[in-house]
Amino acid sequence: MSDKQNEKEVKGGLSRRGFLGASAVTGAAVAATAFGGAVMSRETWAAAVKEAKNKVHVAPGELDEYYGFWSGGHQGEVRVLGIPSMRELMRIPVFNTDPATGWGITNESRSIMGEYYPNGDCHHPHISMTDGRYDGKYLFINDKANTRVARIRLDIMKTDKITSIPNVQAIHGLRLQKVPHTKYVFCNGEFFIPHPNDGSSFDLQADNSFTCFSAVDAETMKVAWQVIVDGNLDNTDADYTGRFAASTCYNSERALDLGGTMRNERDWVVVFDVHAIDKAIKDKKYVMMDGVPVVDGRKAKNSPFTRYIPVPKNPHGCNTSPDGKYFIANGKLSPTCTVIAIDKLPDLFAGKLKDERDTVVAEPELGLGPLHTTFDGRGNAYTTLFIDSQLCKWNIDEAIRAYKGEKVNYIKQKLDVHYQPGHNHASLTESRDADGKWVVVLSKFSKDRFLPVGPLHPENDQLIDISGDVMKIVHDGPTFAEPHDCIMCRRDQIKTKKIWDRKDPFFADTVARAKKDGVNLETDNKIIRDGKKVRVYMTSMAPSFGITDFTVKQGDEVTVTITNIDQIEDVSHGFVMVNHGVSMEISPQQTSSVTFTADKPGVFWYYCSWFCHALHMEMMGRMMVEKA
Ligand code: RUQ
Ligand code: CUA
Ligand code: CA
Repeated sequence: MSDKQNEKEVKGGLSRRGFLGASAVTGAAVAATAFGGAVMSRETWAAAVKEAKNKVHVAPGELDEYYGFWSGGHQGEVRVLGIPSMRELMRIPVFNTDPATGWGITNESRSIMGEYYPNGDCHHPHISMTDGRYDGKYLFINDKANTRVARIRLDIMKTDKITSIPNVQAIHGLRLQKVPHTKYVFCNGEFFIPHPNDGSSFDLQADNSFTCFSAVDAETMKVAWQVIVDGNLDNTDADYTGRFAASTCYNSERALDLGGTMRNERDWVVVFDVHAIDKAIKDKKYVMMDGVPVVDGRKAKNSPFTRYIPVPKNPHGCNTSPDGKYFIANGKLSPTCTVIAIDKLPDLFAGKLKDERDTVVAEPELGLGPLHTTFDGRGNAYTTLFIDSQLCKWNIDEAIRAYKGEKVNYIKQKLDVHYQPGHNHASLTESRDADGKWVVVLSKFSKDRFLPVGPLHPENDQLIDISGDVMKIVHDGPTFAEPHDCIMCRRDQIKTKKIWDRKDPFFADTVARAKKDGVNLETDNKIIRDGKKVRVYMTSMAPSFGITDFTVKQGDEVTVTITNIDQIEDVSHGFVMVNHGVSMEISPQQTSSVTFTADKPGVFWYYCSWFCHALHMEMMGRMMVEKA
């Protein structure tokens, strides 16, 4: 179907389910019902289906054009997808426990995780940048549930740092400094709490109750500084000069109840002057709180660090346009998006504007429940409308002209999506390279889109072709709870290792321990007894472990350290100790270790859990536990 035809049908007002049926459903038989007997001939329908199928079809053996990184929501992991096929390539455990890789079980992962929680709630995955372009080095993600920020190394696709953020509760919005490079990870504390939060005060309206905007140093992963704010913070983004970051606040009311949070007609976009904050930190003009330098950015304190721009009502998403010109706040309870001109912000901070609202250059009315906006690099914005279940494409320049009073229709298309969309994300949209090829809409409800699987439904992540004038849904992607957000980059922007480097810092502590024990990990198979502690060092090479039996005493604390000396790509081994809750991955040239108590007397088999060889089943050994 040509874009012209498609457009005609869009304007012709097809039924909601009908229009999306056009792209997603295969088989001409469905056509008649899907379109409710409207506009499309059987031939046009067949052509549309074919075109859509061709676009997303990545033939067996061919590679996708883009990497997609999906957050796992309250499931706690990050998932790696290929786009446009939407094939899941890998899962990266982050805040969760993962038996396949031993994340949360091995010593290496537990030392990265710090204080152990069995859960996490990650929303916002973002790739590190240099000069406003993805550099493929790291991916950062928040944990709302336990107030943490994690970093994933993209060369090995493993989490390598997790930082707990003090002085706040629930890190929600997270974005990265884009320019000159990702020095800071900006993260929003959502809920305000008393300080100190030690049970001495429960008065959340008091002056000592607040939340903070935090900057985490992307290399050290230490909190560089925090800014006390009024109200709370929701989402955030940074600009292309390196000076500003902006966050939405839905609770300017400082309310504790639902009704209260909706009292004000306008809440805020809080703008942070990163340079001014950096300078105050350098000049030692801060207070220390829980080891972090903190400055006060509250409204009433007339702070040099912040400005509060009133925007309607309970705003949610905050998105920087890839031309670097605008912060866009998504109205949620207002049908509008607010467009803030970043080049007016220096004047706002310098006190040269009469009103904070003088930075607003457009406030287009888009539809019900605007949540997030993404961009195609051609001047168009795409906003999800949660309540309308639509994706609204609009032109930013035209919205600005309309705001000045010109009669122009800035809305280009509204596309039904299925259903209740939250985030959306266009290819390369957070960088200067926004290329306007694909947008993913992450819908919270899937209702009738898939085979039913009981009361708990999957989410539905729809892939939409935005390369032409008209948006077309080309794929429905059911996902498990709950990819709040995703990010897509070109495949050449990520360079991964095929096998581990023996010097990798990921297992450096384990290597240091082995050295202390006089063990050469690549050659030695040794058992070291140290009172009630037993350290078993072995190699693995398909299809055998370097040690096939060892004996310990009931109650011993056993540490098994395995080095996979295979050098062949893809030959990963595993280690499972039966009836002990022990499981881990050992990929080529990797060292992994796990510590457990041998608390039951008897014989226990261990085996390799990653299929590595024709004799994989035979890759096994035994632990004898002598009765105490
Ligand atoms: S937020 S559905 Cu957690 Cu990113 Cu908007
Ligand atoms: Cu080693 Cu399976
Ligand atoms: Ca509010």
